[in-house]
Amino acid sequence: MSTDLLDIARTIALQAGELAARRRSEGVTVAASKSSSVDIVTEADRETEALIRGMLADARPNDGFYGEESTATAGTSGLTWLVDPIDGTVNFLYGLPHYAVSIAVVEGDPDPLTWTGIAGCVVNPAIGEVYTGLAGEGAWLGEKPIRVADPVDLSQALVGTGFAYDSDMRGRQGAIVAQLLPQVRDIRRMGTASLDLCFVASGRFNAYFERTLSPWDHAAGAIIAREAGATVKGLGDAAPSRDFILAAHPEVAARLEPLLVSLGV
Ligand code: LIP
Repeated sequence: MSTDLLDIARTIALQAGELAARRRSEGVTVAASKSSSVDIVTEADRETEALIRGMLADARPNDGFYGEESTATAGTSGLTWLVDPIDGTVNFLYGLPHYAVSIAVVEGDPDPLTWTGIAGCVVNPAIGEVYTGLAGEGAWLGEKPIRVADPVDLSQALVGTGFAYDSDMRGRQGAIVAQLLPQVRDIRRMGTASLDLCFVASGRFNAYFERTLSPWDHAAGAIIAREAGATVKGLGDAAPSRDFILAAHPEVAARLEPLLVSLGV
């Protein structure tokens, strides 16, 4: 059953990716702004989510749906799909080839503090990369199994992070990154949380952390990173959530978290 769920996620994410890439090449229209003037949704975000939602309803009519751009619906099967049709919408708007379709299926409600991740797929249609993860079975980039990078000292760590759409929060996040920068190899702000988590899973980053993410931003990437050997957590014993997410090799996470806490994350 789980493999079937992963196949459904991959098939739909690939088709959705094709649509998003086509709309990108035709020109992008901003439909509205959301939590702030820089938190925008494009027509393509909405159209891509509608495509994904329709295909999931056909394939899995009894499952719940929780997507970024439409109203959530509960299911009767005990499973819920977490969907970000275009993660990295600002990159998509500016034509930066670094955005993704992110689809995950979890057992339970769409609450990262209680759900159990089953399968996840993250597709970057701009460069044709497909990340998948299946609970208990592993993680892949295309057909190739992936693993987190071997642990390094923080001074050698390449760390990914991101900033909120709220300018006050961005100011606080920026101040923390300014203090962190001299203590790590370097920082990367790529603009797409789902791919940031996949970069930890494939060893392209040594660590990634962020605050204020929505469940659909991290659901699939967290499954993929965990299956690649990463610790994916919140602060202390908490699960990853809007409050905080950290993903890294367990030894790197154990070094980075106390440093971030000391910097006031
Ligand atoms: C984005 C995340 C990114 C974060 C942005 C935004 P969106 O998601 O992928 O990591 O820094 O603030 O939340 O809005 O493009 O789906």
